[in-house]
Amino acid sequence: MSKFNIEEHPHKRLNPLTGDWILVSPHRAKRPWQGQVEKTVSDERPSYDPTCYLCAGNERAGGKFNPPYKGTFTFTNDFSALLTDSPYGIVDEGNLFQAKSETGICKVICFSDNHSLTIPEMEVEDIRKVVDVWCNEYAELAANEMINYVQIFENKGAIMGCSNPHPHGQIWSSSSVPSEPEKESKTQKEYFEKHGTTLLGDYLKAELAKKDRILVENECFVALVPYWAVWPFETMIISKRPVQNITLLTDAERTAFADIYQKLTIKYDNLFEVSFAYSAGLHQAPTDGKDYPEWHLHMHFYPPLLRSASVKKFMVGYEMLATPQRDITAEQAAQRLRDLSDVHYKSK
Ligand code: H2U
Ligand code: ZN
Repeated sequence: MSKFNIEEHPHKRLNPLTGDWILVSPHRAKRPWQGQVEKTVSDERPSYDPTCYLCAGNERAGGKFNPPYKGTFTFTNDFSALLTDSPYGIVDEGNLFQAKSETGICKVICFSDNHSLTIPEMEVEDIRKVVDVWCNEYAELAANEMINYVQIFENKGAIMGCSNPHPHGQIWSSSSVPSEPEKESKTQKEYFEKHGTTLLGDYLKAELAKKDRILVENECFVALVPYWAVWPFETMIISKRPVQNITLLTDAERTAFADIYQKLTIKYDNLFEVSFAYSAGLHQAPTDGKDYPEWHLHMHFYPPLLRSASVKKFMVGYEMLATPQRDITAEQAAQRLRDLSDVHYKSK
């Protein structure tokens, strides 16, 4: 029997941030595809859409009107999943029936007044304004006694369930720490207690030495395909300096964050020459007032597309019932993204 080769043979990889394992099957990458082929929707849009509930001056679904804003605009979600004034309570009927009340604040952030743009089509100085909004919102929500975690995220593209093409993101903040950041909190704490350095700081150093999975690098940030990526073109942006949360970034780091967010998403759009869909979001320290030296700010990108503008990956079958699986390796995905132009295909 031949010697184990990670580029050819089925194997499992550990995600040290969650403790989960994923299955990689590189030998299947060449298998024929006869499944669903979706139509791609043309994404040419006007800079103002009178029917858009996020455009300046327009009426939202809840009946409120947006001001005639320029640049970014933030408002409390009209259909918030979490409420500030819901009553406190617990259900504790033994181990099998447990429930707890949860409170929180949900917000929507319009990234630009220009309806036709997306992050990869925006100027870095305008994306920087989005980063500033994230900083201010995180700080304001963190100062609220009730809020113990702030989740900043962006759903982009109809296939990710995004309800509107107007460039926007969301913030859901809550009284408890949700499951994913809770897992990452635990693993990062364990690592920090053992090594005295952050898990992602050490991971980033090793990745920068190897270079196999690095996509984009600037002075303060790196975008890479993580070793343990589940989605075919899953990526992460990691700050070079370990900071617990976005408010601790320097002025230069905030601009560098905007720069790498733009550069990574340009690569994404160039991959299939389509406005590339994803769910992306920041992970940072809880906001319960405690110190979290182990927490290292980062942003995850989970895009659904697999092999073309219209073929997406479904997390079904074995993946729903057993463990996530991928065919194309993280290294192959990184190579493809790295080789793409840094200039957006629409501006060529
Ligand atoms: P997406 O990021 O998935 O597109 O969601 C947009 C959010 O905007 C969604 O949470 C909110 C929805 O509740 N929304 C408003 O707050 N007001 C509106 O007029 C429509 C949508
Ligand atoms: Zn709009």
